[in-house]
Amino acid sequence: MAAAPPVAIIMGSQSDWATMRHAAETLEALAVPFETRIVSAHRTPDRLVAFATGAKAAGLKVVIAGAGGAAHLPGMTAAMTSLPVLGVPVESKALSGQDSLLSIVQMPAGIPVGTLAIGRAGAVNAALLAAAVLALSDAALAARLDAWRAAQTAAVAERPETETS
Ligand code: RP5
Repeated sequence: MAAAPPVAIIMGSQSDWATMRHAAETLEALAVPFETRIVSAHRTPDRLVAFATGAKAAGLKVVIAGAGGAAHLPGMTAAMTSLPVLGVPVESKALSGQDSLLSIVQMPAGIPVGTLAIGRAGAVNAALLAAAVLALSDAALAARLDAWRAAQTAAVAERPETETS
């Protein structure tokens, strides 16, 4: 069986992909291999157990887990693996993602989930954090991450464009 890529992006539903694709695109920009999976804590609990208990042995190094509403996926994943788990609160319709954020961030002491911002910003930053973790033992990736950040800095204009300028 082929070894897993270093990063898994898991999400509770197909509907989370609109947010989590930003994590995928960021990892692609950094040439970090990853896999994507739908793993619902509520609808596919057996799939969650199989994924989380096997993640380390499969060769994964970091898990990015996005979920919305009663967002148990990141916490339950962290409960079953000692790999770093980065949680992305997906913006929900009912409560604009505040439910997702609070249910991911308020982990009891002993089972950490690195919780990011709600929505796209959280997905992008989860990917950047995953890359930063991997870059600790990958000098080429560290250089790509530095270049990515330098390009972002270079893209910021000195002054705002206005309609009259
Ligand atoms: C959560 O329920 C998922 O992470 C998703 O954000 C939310 C809604 O899922 P769907 O009803 O759109 O499948 O488990």
